[in-house]
Amino acid sequence: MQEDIKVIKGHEHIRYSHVHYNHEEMIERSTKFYDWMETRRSVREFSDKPVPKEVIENVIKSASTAPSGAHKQPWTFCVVSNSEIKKQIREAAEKEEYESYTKRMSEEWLDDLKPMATDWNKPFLELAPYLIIVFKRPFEYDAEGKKHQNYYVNESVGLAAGMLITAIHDAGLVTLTHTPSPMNFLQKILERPDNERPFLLLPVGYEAEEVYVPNNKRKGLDEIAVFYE
Ligand code: IYR
Repeated sequence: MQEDIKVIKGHEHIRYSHVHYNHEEMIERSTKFYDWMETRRSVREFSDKPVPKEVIENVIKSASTAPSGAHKQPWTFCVVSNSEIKKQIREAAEKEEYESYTKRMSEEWLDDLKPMATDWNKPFLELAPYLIIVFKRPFEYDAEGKKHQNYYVNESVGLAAGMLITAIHDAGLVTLTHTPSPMNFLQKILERPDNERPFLLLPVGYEAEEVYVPNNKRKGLDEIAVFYE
């Protein structure tokens, strides 16, 4: 098929049109999508049941469709299925988490976390078949070794992470946004270059049998949206 191309301000553009639905179809689709998203929960107990690598590749490709500042796509997704590396990550994360839970976190923070029943133990870091570690890339090196800053890096990588979580949910798998703090150990263990910084760690897999999640309630539309009509 011949692409419809137009040069705008000296740069090639391709003709684009999105699918259209009538109002009724749109309402039905958006309601169904919301009902589906409403079933997503952060899960902290995983099964070691294997997941096809192709699913992981697909969810990462979906995440990378996110918009980004100047289309720099300032992210790298590291996928760990190697048990030895998972073990190293768990040991390093638990060491930091132990320090955080026993020394670094404020009373108010620990109080706020009580409903989640979390602690420094992170067995999911070894149990889940895959760990996806999202790195942000604040800058790039060109072929001459010169640094070039990326733009809106946190926003861009946050958007990609949200889309990754959505794709994981859609595939019928569960995840957790884990942010061990500080998490520089991930850079060392995974031997990442100095233009990458760990952003988020997501264990991906099936939930454990008979898993319970916090009975968290979501804010209602009237609490999160303001309409100016
Ligand atoms: N990083 C710790 C603590 C933690 C912090 C927040 I904010 C949470 O919503 C959940 C946990 C941990 O992963 O346990």
